[in-house]
Amino acid sequence: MDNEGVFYRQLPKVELHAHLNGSVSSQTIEKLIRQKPHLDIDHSTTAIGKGQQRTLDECFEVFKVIHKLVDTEEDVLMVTTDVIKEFAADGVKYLELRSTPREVKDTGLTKKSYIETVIKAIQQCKNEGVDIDVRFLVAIDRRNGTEVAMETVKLAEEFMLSSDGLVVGLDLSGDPSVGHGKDLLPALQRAKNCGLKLSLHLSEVPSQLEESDLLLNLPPDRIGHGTFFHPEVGGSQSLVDKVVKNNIPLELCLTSNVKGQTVPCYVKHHFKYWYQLGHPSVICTDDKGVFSTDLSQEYQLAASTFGLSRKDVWKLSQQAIDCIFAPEDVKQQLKQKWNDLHTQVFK
Ligand code: 6MZ
Repeated sequence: MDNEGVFYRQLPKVELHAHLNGSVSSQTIEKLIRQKPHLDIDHSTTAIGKGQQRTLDECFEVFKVIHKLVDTEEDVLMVTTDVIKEFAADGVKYLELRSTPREVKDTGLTKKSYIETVIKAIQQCKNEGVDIDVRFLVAIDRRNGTEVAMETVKLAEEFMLSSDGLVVGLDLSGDPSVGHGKDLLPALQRAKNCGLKLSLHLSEVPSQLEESDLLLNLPPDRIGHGTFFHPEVGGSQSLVDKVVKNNIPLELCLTSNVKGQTVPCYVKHHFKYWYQLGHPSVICTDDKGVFSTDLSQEYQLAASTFGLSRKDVWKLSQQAIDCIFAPEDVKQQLKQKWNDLHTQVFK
């Protein structure tokens, strides 16, 4: 690894937007494929390599393939453990993983055991002393509609109370071209009222101004992507104003947006717009496995594309601490950690 690479790896980082099954590395996929030869899955269908692009629709096909490979409690335990250790090895000190609880009748996996298993993996990593604080956001897949959304919120609520602070919030994700946010509003409102933090994918694709406007009224605690909020890309000033007024941090994923073709090229990424405004913007990976990236690479990419100095990059990673969903004492511990690591990173 060159000097630059070492700096970005050593930089302590916060990852706030990572979908579990999208984060499964090629090594772990390899293990799953070996365990399930009967599925006859070709490795090239589970990731989008360097320089390759897909439409967002095609990306959602990739998740379906990975879901076929991850269909038992043992699989969920293995992928969660591997993903956590990979983030830790990449210098991530605080990670919020998100995942959609899934039921698989054939293997006995239930939504509840799915969440329990993710929590078990987090606890096991903690017990092994892996140097990373991991929390979990239960995800609603928007295509599943009102009832499933409400059922998911109830599960999340239950685990928020019983997981020793590991379940901190709720994510709304899934194929943005399917379903409408208004159907999910009662579930999201309930989640908010019971103390779950909300991170919502908003305006990941164009023409969702009405939905974004509606959901911004909640308001969410963080926003995933928000690619089409600003007027230059067909959004509106009033949406931008709402985000700014409520100071809602954005989770921004450069490689994901360019590979999924919702953003035409890196220099046109909306990171620039929000960063110039001085708005809290957190660099994230989205799906490090599917998009063949890691958080160090994403920071390096942001820096080289937008001309950020090492000092700017440090500030960016440090400011992400204020956007986490874990409570204040965890923020203080992380800030201390950043202070302790500063000399080593800038030596
Ligand atoms: C929206 C996405 C996404 O939940 O099975 N997901 N939702 N936009 C994206 N941009 C690329 N990337 C991933 O992880 C996979 C699921 O995360 C959501 C989708 O619902 C996908 O099925 P889990 O761990």
